[in-house]
Amino acid sequence: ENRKPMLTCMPKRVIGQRSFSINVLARKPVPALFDLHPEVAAALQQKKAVVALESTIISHGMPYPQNLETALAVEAIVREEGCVPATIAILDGRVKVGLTREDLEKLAKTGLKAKKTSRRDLALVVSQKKVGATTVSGTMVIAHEAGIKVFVTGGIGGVHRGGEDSMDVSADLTELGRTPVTVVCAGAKSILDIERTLEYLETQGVTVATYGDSAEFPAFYTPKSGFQTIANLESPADAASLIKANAALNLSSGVVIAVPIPVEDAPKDASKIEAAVVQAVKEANATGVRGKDITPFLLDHVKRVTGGESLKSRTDIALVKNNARIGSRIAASLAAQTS
Ligand code: PSU
Ligand code: MN
Repeated sequence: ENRKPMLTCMPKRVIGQRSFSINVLARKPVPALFDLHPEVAAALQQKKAVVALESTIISHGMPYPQNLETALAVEAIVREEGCVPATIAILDGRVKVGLTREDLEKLAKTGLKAKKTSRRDLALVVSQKKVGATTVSGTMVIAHEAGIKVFVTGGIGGVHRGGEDSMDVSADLTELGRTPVTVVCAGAKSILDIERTLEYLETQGVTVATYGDSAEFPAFYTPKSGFQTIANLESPADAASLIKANAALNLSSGVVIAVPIPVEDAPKDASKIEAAVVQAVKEANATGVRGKDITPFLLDHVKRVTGGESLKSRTDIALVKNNARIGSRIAASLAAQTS
């Protein structure tokens, strides 16, 4: 009711222009709790391409030192493509945007003792000065506050199988509905209910597209999920145009760009993965694993049931590297189109 008099005394066009110039030109200051790596700060200032990276994949995705090696390799790919990597994590209560080699080592060695940090946990981890490994939702919040537009990860969270009863829907999906960051990933993890995940993304108003010409939305470990793609993006420039339109429309919600895992990196037998997931979900239900522990549990079990270290690690690592390459090209194109 308070806004009504203001609206009536200001012509619509002026209001439109105002909000446009505020959103596009003014950058609000970065919170005092943040430590921007100097290289990241310089790149943002010069409007160069920066790519955000999450840290739960480092703490919970694989053991040390494989996690450190993978994190460094992913950062190297981002650099090869002419972008600056900004791995995001919370170290002793400080929000780090861009990690030094020492920071990365500390996080990698802390491993499962780091707190898996979604939006819900951010203030707790900061106030208790803990080490927090940020999930997709936690990383999106921080990336947006820092002014980073593109974020690369392995796979987003989603609606869990049986989610219609448990109401276990990843905070990643609601974050995508409220935060204008683009997440480049290999789709939703196949441990999830992909059909309901796509439905929920629509409910949240999230822009979703598949990179390349596949007719299907990808399923993380495999290029196909059995569910139709929403739209296709042919090139980094097309993806950048989509991101620009999302911003120009003031949607304030995020974008998912799903990059199918290259066929040569995907496991040959997709039905083996599905059987392993079904088995792992059964085991989780039987042993009472739930809440934030279920995603790491399921991912770990899929790896074991399908034949040891090699499969999950290699597939996971291959897809995140591929996402880093494509995501960096998209970020570079976006920086070129907006500078
Ligand atoms: N990679 C892993 N283990 C994880 C995740 C990724 O090997 O736990 C995280 C991602 O950070 C993703 C999160 O955002 O799982 C989703 O978890 P949940 O289903 O609890 O929302
Ligand atoms: Mn959950």
